[in-house]
Amino acid sequence: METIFAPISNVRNSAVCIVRISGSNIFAVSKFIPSLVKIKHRFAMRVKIFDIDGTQLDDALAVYFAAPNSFTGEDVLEISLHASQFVVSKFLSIIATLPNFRFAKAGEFCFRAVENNKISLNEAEAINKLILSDSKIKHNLAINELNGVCKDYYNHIKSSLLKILSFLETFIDFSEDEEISLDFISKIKEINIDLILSIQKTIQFSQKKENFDVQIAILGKPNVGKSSLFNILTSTNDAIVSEIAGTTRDALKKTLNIAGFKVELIDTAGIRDNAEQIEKIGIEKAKNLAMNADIILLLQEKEDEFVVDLSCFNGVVLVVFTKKDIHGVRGIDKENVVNISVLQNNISELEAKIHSVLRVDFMKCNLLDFYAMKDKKLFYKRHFQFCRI
Ligand SMILES: Nc1nc2c(ncn2[C@@H]2O[C@H](COP(=O)(O)OP(=O)(O)OP(=O)(O)O)[C@@H](O)[C@H]2O)c(=O)[nH]1
Ligand SMILES: [Mg+2]
Repeated sequence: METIFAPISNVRNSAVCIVRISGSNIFAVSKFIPSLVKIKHRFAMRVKIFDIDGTQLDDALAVYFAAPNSFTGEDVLEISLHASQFVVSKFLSIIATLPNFRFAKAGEFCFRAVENNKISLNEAEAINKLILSDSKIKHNLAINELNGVCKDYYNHIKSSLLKILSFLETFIDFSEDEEISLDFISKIKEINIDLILSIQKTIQFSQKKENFDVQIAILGKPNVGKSSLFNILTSTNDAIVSEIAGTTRDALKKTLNIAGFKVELIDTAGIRDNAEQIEKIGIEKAKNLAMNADIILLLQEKEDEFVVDLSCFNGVVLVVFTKKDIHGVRGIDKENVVNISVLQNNISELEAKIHSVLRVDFMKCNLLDFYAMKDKKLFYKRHFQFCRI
């Protein structure tokens, strides 16, 4: 097996860059790091690294993990170099000259860890998700997956299928000799359906919301206060606010973290008929963005002001009555309606509503329920109703 190596931390903008070397022949690098011959398993050692011509390249730190007690399950050396682009690239090029040494492919350390049964495929995916996580919700999911929650879930499905199988085999073997009620068969069918639904729900959810990022579009007629709301939600003055109708033409986007979700908030051009040529382009853009958004904040100053056909949206529509300071409270008897006044800095009702939509609508998933629920047995009971067997 070839010995592989690669930096496992950033070369740019950092003081130290760690290069991992993994394989059966890692100590061939002692040609360039002579003191390595004395290194012990799980010990860190300060080492001098020399170039091919014998000049010193770096003063570094080496850590050694002997097989099988390493991340990959092979002999591993991790060398912390000074993160100079020259030092790192020179080091990589000199060790590449060693026989059977080559640069690792993307994910290859993880691949070897899976091959050597150090981690499951599930854990390897979880590590990738953890590295890429940029919001609390994604981080939670990755940590839970890393701790084997997914594995438990799949193992439970597997053991339930085995249970059904054993019941069916019992039925086939003994139904002629002993009295087994037909009710028994219908119970198995019922459990089976529960199981299929649960799996389907999980697949659907993972296809729909693989990355858990959420888009929120602000939509409405000109001058209703869209850009004012965008600015207060993003704590910026990025959007131009004016009393002239048709101020915003292009879509303005900003990434925020709301209730642990990574949210892209979009301010759009006000929708109206008789718009001039450029404004028309902005309005088309606004409609398209809102059509694909997860949440649409439909801003209105008056109660009868729907500007678009609500059925064309895929996401959750929240009707937001603006300028409460002028018009008072409207539509409180209706669902998904809130009142705000940006002038009075009063948008708490809307923020609470967005939080609850994110928590309720986006957390409706078996796996997410599972992660959130401390009592896993209760989860199994609720979702599979196996206790009836
Ligand atoms: N009294 C009051 N005025 C507000 C409030 N929110 C916004 N306004 C004013 O309403 C006017 C329009 O606000 P914008 O935020 O530019 O409205 P918009 O919907 O982005 O308008 P367009 O970009 O033209 O579509 C500005 O003069 C704001 O100061 C509010 O809560 N109360
Ligand atoms: Mg605007």
